Amino acid sequence: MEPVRTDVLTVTPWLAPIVWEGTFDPLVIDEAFRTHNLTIATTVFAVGKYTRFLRDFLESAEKHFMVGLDVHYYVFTDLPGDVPSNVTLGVGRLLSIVKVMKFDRWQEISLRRMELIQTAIEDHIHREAHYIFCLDVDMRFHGRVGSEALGRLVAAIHPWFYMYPRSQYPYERRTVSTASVPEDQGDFYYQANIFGGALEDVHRLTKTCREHLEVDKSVGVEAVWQEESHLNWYLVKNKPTKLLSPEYVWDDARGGKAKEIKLVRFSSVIKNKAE
Ligand code: 5GW
Ligand code: MN
Repeated sequence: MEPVRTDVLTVTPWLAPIVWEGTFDPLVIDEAFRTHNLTIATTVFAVGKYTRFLRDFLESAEKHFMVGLDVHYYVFTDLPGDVPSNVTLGVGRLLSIVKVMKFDRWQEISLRRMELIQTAIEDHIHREAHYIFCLDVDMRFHGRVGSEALGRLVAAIHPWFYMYPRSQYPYERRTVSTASVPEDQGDFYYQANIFGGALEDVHRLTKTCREHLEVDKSVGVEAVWQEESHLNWYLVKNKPTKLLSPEYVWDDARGGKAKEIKLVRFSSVIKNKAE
């Protein structure tokens, strides 16, 4: 057996595992999940110019994401014609396009993503999959993201904040927002670029966040990090059953220098913000 990591936190105070390289045996965990014939729904939004990220996202996912399991990608886009049609998908892997409206403001994407995922789970995904992951598209897989990431409610620790104390986490603090987290609460700061879990649990998460986003909007409040603030509020109140280390949501802009990061599995690409 691989030695357990001693240089990083590998279990939360509520006894949820934190997945780092060296804490699991890929062969053993794949074998344990293989016989269940699981389908993993994977939602990804590519609205407007963000369709340009789809090819690298999908090609790298085919190499590294839930390999050996059935994966059903749901690409939410306003431009179906811009979805690359010649990405070769492995056996048991499917891609569906969900047509969405063009959004006027970028904040609108953040506002609508939770709602659209909630609705898609209710409409069809609940019949089509066992687990769901919701991913940003401006990302690329570089290493294994597999069955070790499955759990009822799964979130990833933000790569810019894991070394800081709670007082430094950029939670929404204003009590006018439904995402408000008091100074004495909160365990980790999570990245919204990847979250997932069982359909029922992720449905409850998206429904609650959607409702809170709408309440805030109705009183003219926008949380400091939009849906990420609401996700964090939810995960303060509803503890995730499994946490993914920042290996699972790195940021290319951070470089690869942190010594506790043995490999980067999934990472944000550097965007040309001016575009
Ligand atoms: C465009 C301009 C500013 C902010 C967001 C967008 C945008 C986001 C867009 O035009 N189209 C789109 O599909 N998105 C979706 O929202 C993508 O799935 C994207 O990965 C996700 C989050 O937006 P990001 O990646 O720009 O936000 P950060 O915080 O990861 O940089
Ligand atoms: Mn992103």
